[in-house]
Amino acid sequence: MEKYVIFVLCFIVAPALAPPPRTTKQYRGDYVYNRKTDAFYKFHIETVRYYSVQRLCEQEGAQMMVPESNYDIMQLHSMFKQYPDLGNYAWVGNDGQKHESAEEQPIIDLSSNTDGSMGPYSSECQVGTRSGDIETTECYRQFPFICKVAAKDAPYDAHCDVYGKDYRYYSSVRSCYKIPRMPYTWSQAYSECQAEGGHLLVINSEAEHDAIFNLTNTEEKVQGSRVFHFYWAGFRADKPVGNATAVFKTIFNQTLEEAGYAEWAENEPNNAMGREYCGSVFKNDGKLNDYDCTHEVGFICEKELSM
Ligand SMILES: *[C@@H]1O[C@H](CO)[C@@H](O)[C@H](O)[C@H]1NC(C)=O
Ligand SMILES: *[C@@H]1O[C@H](CO)[C@@H](O)[C@H](O)[C@H]1NC(C)=O
Ligand SMILES: *[C@@H]1O[C@H](CO)[C@@H](O)[C@H](O)[C@H]1NC(C)=O
Ligand SMILES: [Ca+2]
Ligand SMILES: [Ca+2]
Repeated sequence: MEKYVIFVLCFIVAPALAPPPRTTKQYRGDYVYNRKTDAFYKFHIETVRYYSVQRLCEQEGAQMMVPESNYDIMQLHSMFKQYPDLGNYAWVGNDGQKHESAEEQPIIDLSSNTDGSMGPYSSECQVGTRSGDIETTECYRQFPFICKVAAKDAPYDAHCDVYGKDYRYYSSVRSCYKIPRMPYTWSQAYSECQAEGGHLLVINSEAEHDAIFNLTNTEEKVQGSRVFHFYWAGFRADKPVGNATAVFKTIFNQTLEEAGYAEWAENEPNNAMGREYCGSVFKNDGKLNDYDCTHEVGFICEKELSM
């Protein structure tokens, strides 16, 4: 009888929450689903050293792809095809098997000492090749890489309806927020929030300003950020023509006044060096600042509760 009651309750509650990736086969907008492996994949075209790969994949709720089956290799091969201009290699995780060394050698070979022993740069990292092989090469080289997450492991926050972990819900504003652990340029930050199903923070009220002040003052700082005293937010301006003043608008094409919060910090926007056209919020008072869009700093993603 008890079991029956629980079953009925689940049945009633379930439709209120969007189902997770293991059911929907939907994940972040920048991941593709493979039915054969029941997993999601992303080909990162930016080139990095091997040691950065796992951290970057984990940031997206995934892992560095370890080629486990021919389906993984076929996936790799088909993703390579979409980028004909890219080189021939992408980092993959160690599958524990012996592989040939990639034949294309770097211009300066740092891989062995004069006595023939392995130097500090071992050649034990694995790459997937454009033609669908797995080879080994020096770990210090920079290549694109592939992240993978099994559908059953893909993170989904049902309350906030986002494909990510660590969102914090503020009931005062009925919104969820997250400060990802990576510093990004404004455009990268915009895409990252979007990929998780949210958007770069837009402050719409004094109450939301208070929530953001609380958030930025209770989260750890983002390692590697160029500065720690502000975070990207979802507003920017086009570089004005002539001596017109820049008009800042939110990512939803509203002026700050229309959005509901337009308090600039003291002496801001100052357009320092004539290059500050992207929006950020200060940690010390939660007020607004303009900053150079190309710098890599922490950022805040937001997702409003839909109901
Ligand atoms: C943030 O909010 C929490 C929970 O209401 C509170 O305990 C904490 O003191 C606040 N911190 C700041 C810096 O406002
Ligand atoms: C700057 O603005 C003034 C009037 O506001 C205008 O007369 C002048 O031509 C402008 N200068 C430039 C370089 O656009
Ligand atoms: C943004 O808003 C302005 C004026 O409110 C309008 O003219 C413009 O077409 C809008 N742009 C977009 C991309 O919606
Ligand atoms: Ca908001
Ligand atoms: Ca500024």
